Amino acid sequence: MSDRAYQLFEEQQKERGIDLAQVKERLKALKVETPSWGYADQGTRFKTFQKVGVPRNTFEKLEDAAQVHKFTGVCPTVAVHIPWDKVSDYSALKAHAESLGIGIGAVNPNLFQDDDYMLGSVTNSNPAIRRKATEHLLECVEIARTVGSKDLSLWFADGTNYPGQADIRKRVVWMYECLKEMYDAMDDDMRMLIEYKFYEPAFYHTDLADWGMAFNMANKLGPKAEVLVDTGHHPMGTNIEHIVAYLLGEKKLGGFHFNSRKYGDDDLIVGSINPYELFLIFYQILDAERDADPGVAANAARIAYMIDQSHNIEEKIPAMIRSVLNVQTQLAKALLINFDELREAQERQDVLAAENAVRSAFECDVTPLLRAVREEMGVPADPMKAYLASGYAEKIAARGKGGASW
Ligand code: LRH
Ligand code: MN
Ligand code: MN
Repeated sequence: MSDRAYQLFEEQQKERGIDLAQVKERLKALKVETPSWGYADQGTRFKTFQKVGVPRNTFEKLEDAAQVHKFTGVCPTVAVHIPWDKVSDYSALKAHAESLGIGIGAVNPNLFQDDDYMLGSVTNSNPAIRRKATEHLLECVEIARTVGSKDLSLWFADGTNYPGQADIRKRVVWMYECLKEMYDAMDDDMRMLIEYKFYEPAFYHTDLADWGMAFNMANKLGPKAEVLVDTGHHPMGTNIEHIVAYLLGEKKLGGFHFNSRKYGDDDLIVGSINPYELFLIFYQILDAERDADPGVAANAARIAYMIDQSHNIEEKIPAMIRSVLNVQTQLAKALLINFDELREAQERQDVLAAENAVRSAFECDVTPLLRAVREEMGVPADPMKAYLASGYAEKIAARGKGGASW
């Protein structure tokens, strides 16, 4: 790609009324958190394929995540999942991350892999199990404090498989009581990000099944609690960007777990199935950044962008890089929306012109822009090519097979 390609792009965007200096600044400000579990061996309920070179522990997961940051420049933090990432010394984990030029991001409690939680964790009718679950939540607040993280991401597998199995209303109250205890233990600058999912592993009802239930829970808890949207957690056909716009309007959008899906909660590479959906999510976010209400704009500015994907068949580090690049690409495209033109079309009630203002940005090729931005950021113009040529995959092959399974 030559300077000529960028010059041509600049001219085209000037004609469209787009100020590329602002676009570049916004792109440079993007931060995408990657998940520790995305570097581990993962599978389906049918089979987990063991790959060569998979990290054997959380320290090595951080080393792989640092590679993603090194080549993309936009992934300075890594989410951890406890106990998948349980270590004896969290200060040492923090120090290891820092030595690699990254930090620890959201701390995810795990309340779904213990036999005690078969019939629920924070919603279990047995108070001793609810106590155990709450203690784990409190432990995660403490871990967040030690590693210097401000975000706690909560997802509950709690639900039932059969009608009549449990008292749905009581379970809501029990969940609230447990979360309130955690909420009160959190520092004022910490955030509780509440994730929802409509089914799986529970097949009849899930206690936090949709954004409305998560939103209601967050509202009841208070300002430190916000909603986390995992793009794979909705029934097919759901308009996710509408949910995003609504939550932003309510100043309650905490963050994202980006991934792609075709049918279920597939956790595929971000942007691999429906890139237009991701673009439209960014359109809503950029629109909210321009909101006259400073509270809405502030919400848009503090969104935690996280990837939550698992790699069953693909190479993990390149798959993560692909996802990050796809996020960057769709943000870049959304930044090419001429919001003045869009606003005018909306005011004229010109449906086709408004739709065109949005779609025409999606149709632009942002390759020259992204190459220029990366060069200015001091990272390779083609991060994937640079990673593949770096020799890192060959180096970690020495780890052999049989790495961490989460
Ligand atoms: C649940 C989920 C949640 C978990 C992660 C491993 O499907 O999206 O975020 O913590 O997967
Ligand atoms: Mn998730
Ligand atoms: Mn999921």
